[in-house]
Amino acid sequence: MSSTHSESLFARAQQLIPGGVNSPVRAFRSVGGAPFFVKSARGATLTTADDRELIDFVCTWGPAIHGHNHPVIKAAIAEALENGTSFGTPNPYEVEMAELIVQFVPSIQKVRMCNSGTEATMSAIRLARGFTKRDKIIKFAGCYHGHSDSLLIKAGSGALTHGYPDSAGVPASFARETIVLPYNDRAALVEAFAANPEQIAGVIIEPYCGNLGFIMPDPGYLSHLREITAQHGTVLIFDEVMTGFRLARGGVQELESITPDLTTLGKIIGGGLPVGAFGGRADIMDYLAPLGPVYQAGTLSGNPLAMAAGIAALKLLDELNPYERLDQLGAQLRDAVLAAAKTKGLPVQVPQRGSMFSIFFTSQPVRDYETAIKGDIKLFARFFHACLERGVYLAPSAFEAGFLSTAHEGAAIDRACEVFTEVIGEL
Ligand code: KE4
Repeated sequence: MSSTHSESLFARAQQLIPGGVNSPVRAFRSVGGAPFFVKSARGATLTTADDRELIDFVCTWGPAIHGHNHPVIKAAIAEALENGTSFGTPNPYEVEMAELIVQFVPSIQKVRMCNSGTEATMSAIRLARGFTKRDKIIKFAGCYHGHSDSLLIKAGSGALTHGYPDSAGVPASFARETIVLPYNDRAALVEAFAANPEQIAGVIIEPYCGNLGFIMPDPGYLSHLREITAQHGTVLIFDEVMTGFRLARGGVQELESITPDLTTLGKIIGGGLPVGAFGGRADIMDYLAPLGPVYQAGTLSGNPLAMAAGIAALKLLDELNPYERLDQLGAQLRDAVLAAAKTKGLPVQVPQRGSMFSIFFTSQPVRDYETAIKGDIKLFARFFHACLERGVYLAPSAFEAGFLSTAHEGAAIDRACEVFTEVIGEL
């Protein structure tokens, strides 16, 4: 076995990198088996270290909305690279990126660049606390906002009790400041605010959830959330790290006509390079150093390469306006799975909007954490591996969203529909 093949690479990686991966989900622990290594990617296709070609529905967890290694983005990075990789000073790309973000997302009056979605949400939470001078925050069971301590919290025994650490290393004292509520539950929101008057600094939510699988809110839920946070002087943070620029030019807040106070961004705005951003109301953003008392910083924040890649990705979205077509492709996938499951008599839910979808093997609609975990994850693992054997790569977890790109148009989407139909027929 050549040392460059996945199996030997994984063996070497496990000697030096915990679990052999630099991010846990990549280890295939929830679907079983060993991960493959990828040596190149182009369009909708990944080429593994074993020279297998796979149709990719992970799209590097969201950034690759134009497909992998898009020539326009590649050229933008190459051009920026001619002038160096990082200056540690303000650079022209940062200004152009800020102008594009503000133009795409009207609720964002000012924006700060950082280096990951985790940094974006961690900073937005600190900003909400600094601005309101309150300590408590609300998040929702099953929503993931990166791995900062205040957000690695799971629900307490009752929806109103304080949270518990969802990871070792998170102090209980931190968890006590985070209230975890069920997604899509208006009554729980009302009770939480009534039980913590004038104490809730911010509410952070994935307006469409992409980390429980893909789940959309009940009609009216987000506007209720907007009303109750405004009523209590609480900062409403839309975590659109995944959905921003993916589901619409202006994200879910455009689809739902909701104006959050802050928005967190990432993934697509880096064009595949490390990036995060958070922005919103100027009166809140001006609390940030060096203007205000809330500290936040980053060596590589706004670095020219990531900015150049992200600017190219955003301009390409403006030029192509691919959203309606991506929704049609997503619906094509959804309908193929639903039809095959109906023929088989297999209960399945396939929530889909635009270029995001999920496949839950369960008979009841999935609307929150409790209904999501009722899905048959063993069956999902069998489905995942059967698709992979046929050259179609889904996210290696029943609780992740699937992503499409403009490069999936044509052969990739048609082949995927064939594979999904074939595999479901054999489950
Ligand atoms: P990063 O720190 O991974 O750049 O972003 C954290 C984050 C924040 N908010 C939302 C809504 C997110 O989806 C994410 C990260 N998404 C995961 C996918 N479930 C990244 C994949 C991984 O952890 O390896």
